[in-house]
Amino acid sequence: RPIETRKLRHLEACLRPESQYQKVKTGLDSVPWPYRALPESNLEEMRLDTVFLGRRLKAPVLIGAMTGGAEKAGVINRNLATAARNLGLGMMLGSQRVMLEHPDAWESFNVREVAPEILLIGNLGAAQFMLGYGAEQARRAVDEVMADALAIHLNPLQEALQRGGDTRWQGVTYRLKQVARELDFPVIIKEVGHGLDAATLRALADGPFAAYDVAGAGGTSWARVEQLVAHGQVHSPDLCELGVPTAQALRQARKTLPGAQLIASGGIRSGLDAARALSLGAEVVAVARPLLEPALDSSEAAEAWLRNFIQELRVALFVGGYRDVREVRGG
Ligand code: FMN
Repeated sequence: RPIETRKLRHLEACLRPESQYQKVKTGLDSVPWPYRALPESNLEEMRLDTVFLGRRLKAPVLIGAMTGGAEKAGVINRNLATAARNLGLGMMLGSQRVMLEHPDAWESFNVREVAPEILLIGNLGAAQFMLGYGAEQARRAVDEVMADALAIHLNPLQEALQRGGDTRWQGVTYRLKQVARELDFPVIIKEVGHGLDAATLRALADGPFAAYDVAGAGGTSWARVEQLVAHGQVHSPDLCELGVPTAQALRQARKTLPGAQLIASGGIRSGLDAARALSLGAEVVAVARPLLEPALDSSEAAEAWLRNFIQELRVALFVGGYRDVREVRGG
């Protein structure tokens, strides 16, 4: 089926180094991080547990939204879900449009079998809600996989740079709020790697959204991914680097919506990146692309990557002079 073939081509494109921003950086490198030569804490006792959307996580880490649809996507999702279960983390699923349109694709999103208790977040695109989707489809996306919440992704640049993309967005702000008001589970707004800007957050502020994932620039560029899929190479490299870098997006979001729950993602590659993102006010971080290769291999490989990442975060807090993760946020 075309939509499944497209998903597989997305995975292949994401594995290529050209899927990453080439010039724009997340800006996290220049976020100051303290160094304390005399820490008054014990590394292995550093508390990372965090309550997010009413659920307790053992570390403030979500597996980013990636895939679903094809059989290979099902293997990836089960490997990721198993790693999330073993480590007490949350997981975001990839876009469930394919599942709503082809019910047999459900199997590839069915991770509750291996991870009955994890915080699980479903996913649909904002553009779909301009093309006939409504509260019914949103409910199906969540109910059919027994998810706890739904993330709606905003991806205008990605849509604009693909053949036949969905580019009629006039009225989208009103539509998203209208749909979200009918839902009785948490709705999260996310970008896909070009960042949520301040004007967007202001426009959404009176909506019933539970959290915002800034998905900023500096990691995976979905504009680059779409061009790789369409042409085998990147045709408009300057457009592909547009967006709000992750560190800037977090600072703006903190200022624009001081009380909002923020997810930091887009180019989070190490535990120190995560620590810095938390210091800018994020509640949790999400990691996508670095987990793709390990997840194609095995749940053990995905778990090993995440264990190392979490240990790096712990070390960053320890030598930063923090006693637990709560002390870091909002600094
Ligand atoms: N974001 C979505 O909202 N829905 C998707 O279906 C989706 N699919 C993705 C598939 C892959 C293989 C990757 C790498 C990312 C995907 N994303 C999707 C975007 C990520 O959730 C994330 O916002 C973006 O990749 C930036 O994070 P990163 O730099 O850690 O990869």
